[in-house]
Amino acid sequence: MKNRLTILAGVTGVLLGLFLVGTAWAATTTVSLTVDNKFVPGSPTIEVGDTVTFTWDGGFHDVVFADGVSSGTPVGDVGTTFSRTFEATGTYPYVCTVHEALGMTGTITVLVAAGGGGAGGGGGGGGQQLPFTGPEDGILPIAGAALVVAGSLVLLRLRRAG
Ligand SMILES: [Cu+2]
Repeated sequence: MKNRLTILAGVTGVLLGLFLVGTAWAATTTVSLTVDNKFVPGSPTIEVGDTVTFTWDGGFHDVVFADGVSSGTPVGDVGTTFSRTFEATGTYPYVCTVHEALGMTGTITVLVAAGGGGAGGGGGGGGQQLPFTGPEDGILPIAGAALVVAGSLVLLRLRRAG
């Protein structure tokens, strides 16, 4: 059946597009909990879908986010890790409850996924300043979005034709 094949193509396009938009370029950032009671780096900027792994390099610490997510009881074992994946944009303040008064605090800033940069050479442009991302970022998510649209159009046309 020709129609069935077209439906398959449309669905595949939509799914592939969603995949590109949603899950590409998940990265992991490491934050060290140091023996001198600091988070290093304390306030990294990441993208949606990225993971931050806290690593105990020395000292007796915990990681407690303002929204309640936490590493649990403070521990002093070097090599302990605690990871959190961020699925929404925003700022996520956190502290070590043991050393909060000493300034052992930080904030994770989660931005919209901008993509990994690539071969594309984009348009030229305005005097926009992008401190964290290069001008080529975002091409793959756009390609993903285009696939979603294209796949949807195929399905829509099928429905109209049928
Ligand atoms: Cu601490």
